[in-house]
Amino acid sequence: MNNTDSDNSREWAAQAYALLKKRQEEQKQELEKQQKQELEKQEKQELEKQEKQELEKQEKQELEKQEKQELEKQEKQELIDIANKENTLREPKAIAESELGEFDDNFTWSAMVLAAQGKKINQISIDEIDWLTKLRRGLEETRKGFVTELLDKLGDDPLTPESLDDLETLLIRADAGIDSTDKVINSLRTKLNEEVVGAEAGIRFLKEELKFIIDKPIKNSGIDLLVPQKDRLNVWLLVGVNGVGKTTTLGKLAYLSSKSNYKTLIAAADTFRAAAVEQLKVWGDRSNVDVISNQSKNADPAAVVFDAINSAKKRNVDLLLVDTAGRLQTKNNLMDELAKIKKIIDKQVPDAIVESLLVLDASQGQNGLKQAKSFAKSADLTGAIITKLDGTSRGGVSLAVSEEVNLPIRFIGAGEGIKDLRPFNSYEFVEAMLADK
Ligand SMILES: Nc1nc2c(ncn2[C@@H]2O[C@H](COP(=O)(O)OP(=O)(O)OP(=O)(O)O)[C@@H](O)[C@H]2O)c(=O)[nH]1
Ligand SMILES: [Mg+2]
Repeated sequence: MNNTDSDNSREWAAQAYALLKKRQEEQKQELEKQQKQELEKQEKQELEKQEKQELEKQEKQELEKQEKQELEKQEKQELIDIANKENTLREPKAIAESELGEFDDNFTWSAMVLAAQGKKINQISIDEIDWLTKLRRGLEETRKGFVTELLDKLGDDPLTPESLDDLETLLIRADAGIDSTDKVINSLRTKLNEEVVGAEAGIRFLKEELKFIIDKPIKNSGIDLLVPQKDRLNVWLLVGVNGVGKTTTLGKLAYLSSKSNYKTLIAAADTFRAAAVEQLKVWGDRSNVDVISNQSKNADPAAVVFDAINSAKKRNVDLLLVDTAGRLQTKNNLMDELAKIKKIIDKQVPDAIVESLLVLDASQGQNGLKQAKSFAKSADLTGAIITKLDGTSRGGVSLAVSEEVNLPIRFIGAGEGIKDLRPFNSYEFVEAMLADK
């Protein structure tokens, strides 16, 4: 964001706030109207029912025969309904639209980030504002003593070779990794040799460099935004070591997917943790997505995937989300288990689009990076999901994942709620990581 645009953007944010407030009022009124209509409808139905009962009483003898026939017809219809239900999927539950918060610095910053990406005032939603607020807050620890410290040190002075050393330390401290730090510092050094770079311009250049690093694997993959492809079965495997947030992330993805009208199904292929299936069912229930599982002890994860694929085919599912174990009860290697699951998928649905997404806990920093490297070697990964960006000082690890493991980051999670996961957007991420407050 350019600072000279700040005043205009603030004005833009105020207009956006007013519009959202108006929209929320209208929605409330609409809801009240609907509730009133619903009540009236129910009263009317009740009245009709009573009248009908009265009539039935009078014509009881005559109707007895007909009622019997009707009952038989109903039973038949119920059977058809059950059969139909097996073949269709449930509508996603409506999860309450968030309440509009205060018109404060959080709102203004979030609105400015949206405006800078070309969003129109009437296109923004409270959920988007809430998410950006959460992201910026989440990355607070990462950027603490980053931009603020750098700007404080520099004052209004231009960048010097010494300030580059400071910046280098700050990037390493945020777990951005040696490779990406070197890259950024070298680019800045070259620029410094060519021209005088003021503090603000330095930050702007830094943002561009970081964005470039993060965007590279995304561009290389040829897919800017990962979404299920229509008319094909998409299978997304969530893999990673224990406790990084695979199951939680899967729950949030199920919500995003069903809300976006993709027919979604969950396969509970983590058969190690006894509570894993229950945990998934809770998530599935929240977004009305069914969970295919096998409760028997030591069930084979690949067999669960086999069942889930059959179900997915029957139900015409768009996206099958597969939860996998972070630990196994046998001596089998996690990678072998994943390979077995993949083999089943290839055999059952050769034309499926398979994504193997490595889930990484940002708070594990360089440790997480090590995991990523060892998984990447043998698990044929296609992307990464970074979780727990809320409240960690190691958000920079996202850069290391892009630069050193060459994985496109597809989603990021910043919280334990169902809405706390969004498709990854490098612009928003870098703006949040280097926000100046
Ligand atoms: N703060 C925060 N907590 C998270 C986030 N994602 C997951 N968690 C928490 O991390 C813990 C572990 O999450 P799970 O989803 O069970 O992790 P898992 O990878 O499935 O774990 P295993 O099945 O044991 O391998 C839970 O307490 C989650 O609520 C996040 O983005 N932010
Ligand atoms: Mg799990």
